[in-house]
Amino acid sequence: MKFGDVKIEAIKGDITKQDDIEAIVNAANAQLQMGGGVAGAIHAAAGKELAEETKSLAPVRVGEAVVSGGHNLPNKYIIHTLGPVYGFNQPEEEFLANCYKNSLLVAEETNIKSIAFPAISTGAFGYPFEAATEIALSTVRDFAKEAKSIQLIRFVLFSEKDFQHYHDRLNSIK
Ligand code: AR6
Repeated sequence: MKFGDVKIEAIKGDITKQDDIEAIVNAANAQLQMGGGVAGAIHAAAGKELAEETKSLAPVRVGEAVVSGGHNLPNKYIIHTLGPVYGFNQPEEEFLANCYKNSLLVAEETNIKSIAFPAISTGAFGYPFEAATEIALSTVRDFAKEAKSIQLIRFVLFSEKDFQHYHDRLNSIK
């Protein structure tokens, strides 16, 4: 889908394998250390220098985003954002929207042209997938209208079912 000059797309895949993307987003923990899920995969692929670098950027607050180098990943940058724990960090809709908004703001400050997001908070943090999808898509769509450097926003979904849901919703948003 095109919003203004920005292409928004969804694919099924692994966030650590986005070779053609300048910045990938990490569904991080507050300490910006390894953890499981996306954070585990990103730290494993980037190498231990990533945890060294992010030490000085931590802790991050819920909804905040910070940028680091990509180290051994194919991406120049990693943008780390801390999603809300569903049912605990409230209002969770606002916190989750802030994750997407602040990641995009950091990307624009860094003059990044392409960015890939995982489905933040929908794993260990328990956010219901459908509700999280609506927030992700509407926040990114609104941002795309005023984007400056960003030309491509990609959602990378881990399962076929999650991808299908994004695909269907992306085709219906205006
Ligand atoms: N590529 C793309 N998506 C993935 C990948 C991958 N390699 N691995 C998992 N997903 P999660 P959260 C999907 O738990 O809910 C960590 O331990 C997954 O299916 O990574 O924000 C951190 O240290 C799910 O839909 O992130 C934090 O403590 C989505 O990515 C905490 O978990 C997010 O799952 C963050 O929890």
